[in-house]
Amino acid sequence: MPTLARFTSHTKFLLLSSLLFAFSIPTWAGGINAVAISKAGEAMPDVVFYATPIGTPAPPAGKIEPMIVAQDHMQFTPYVTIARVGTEIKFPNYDKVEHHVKSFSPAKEFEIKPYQKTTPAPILFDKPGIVVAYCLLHEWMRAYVVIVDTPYFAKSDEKGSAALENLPAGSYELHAWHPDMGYVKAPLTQLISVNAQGATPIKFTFDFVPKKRKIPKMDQVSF
Ligand SMILES: [Cu+2]
Repeated sequence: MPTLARFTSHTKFLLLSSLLFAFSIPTWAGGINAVAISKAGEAMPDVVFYATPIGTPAPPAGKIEPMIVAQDHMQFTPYVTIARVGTEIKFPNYDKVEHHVKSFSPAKEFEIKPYQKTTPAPILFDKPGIVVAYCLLHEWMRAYVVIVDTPYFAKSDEKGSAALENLPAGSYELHAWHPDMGYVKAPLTQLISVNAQGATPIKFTFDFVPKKRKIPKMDQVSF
């Protein structure tokens, strides 16, 4: 009988849904707010925050979408990128002039010979670490790629603030890193606990004042 058949499958669906729901909420998940302050007490944008769980592995990455670091108006955009281990990044050139992208960083050495108006094959970032990409033709051009082995990361905004979301309850090492630290200096670290009580912003005070970023000399700009 069609009506009974429909009822039965609906009941099965409800049962299955209840089971899935029961197994999907064993831990509470919450967020962390972090803020970066310089030695002079000023907000620091472009600080990379990432949290690594203590005593439990980070969840697997699943499918990772490729990312883009463009050369646009004689700058790398974005200046700072955070990516999970296993991310492919494309370096398209949107300018009228050639760029020559090079990294000497141990976490990923690579070189993309001069090119323009094309998007070369993406670079696979397959281990954690800090990667500094230069343009060998324009000394002010620099991009930072921070490769992390955790899904919990965020970059600070103009107010120095960042929000890390959907962290399961537990203990974490929360790291904070700024481009002026390069790939040699270790990030600042605090032990934190994520729980249902909510969290006050976690403050990191760096022992330096960020250098002013170099901007293109106007006579060299021809994008
Ligand atoms: Cu260049």
